[in-house]
Amino acid sequence: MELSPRSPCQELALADGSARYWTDAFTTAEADRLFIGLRECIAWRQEEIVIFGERKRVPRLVAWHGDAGAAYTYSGVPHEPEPWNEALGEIRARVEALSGHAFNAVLLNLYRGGADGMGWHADDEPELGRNPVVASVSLGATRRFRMRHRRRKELTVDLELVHGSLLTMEGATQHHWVHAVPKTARPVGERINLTFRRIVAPGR
Ligand SMILES: O=C(O)CCC(=O)C(=O)O
Ligand SMILES: [Mn+2]
Repeated sequence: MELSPRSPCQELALADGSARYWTDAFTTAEADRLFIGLRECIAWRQEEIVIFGERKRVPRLVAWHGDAGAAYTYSGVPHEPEPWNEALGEIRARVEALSGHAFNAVLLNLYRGGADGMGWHADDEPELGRNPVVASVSLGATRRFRMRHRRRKELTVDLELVHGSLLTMEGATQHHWVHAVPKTARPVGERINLTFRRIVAPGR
């Protein structure tokens, strides 16, 4: 695979963690093609969660792909992975080459517009083990990604995650920081986000 010199990354100075951001992990032509392919070929699902006894639709569509057995529980729901496909394999190869880390599963989110988002959370599920590396690829509309230190709430990082970008969160980041993709009243188009993960323990 051609690893182009156009992919320098920016180190984010985080207290108690580390993150790297590549704005150009994929060329615009690659990102356009991958967005269209995933939009059409992934079996996007509407998840529901129960909050205070009330069933609620999660404000985005999701899919879970990975190696057989890489089961993952999020939003209280266990997910057996769908297999890798060609587009996902291509994206994973690039993510592994740039980040230097290996992944065995990916969570996909489709944000249909500004009314879709993701609340404050950390990717700290037990099946990810200690100090997990999470690698996040963004395709489609630019959305704001916010990070906030759990204890030192004045420590925040805001990033505009652009089409074809890669963000990794590493080290103790998931222990000390939470992150979110806020809903927005601004008109925004569709966005696909892929977070590559390494499941190290079977889901419960
Ligand atoms: O959409 C994003 O940029 C973040 C997604 C995320 O945090 C997650 O899937 O856990
Ligand atoms: Mn997350």
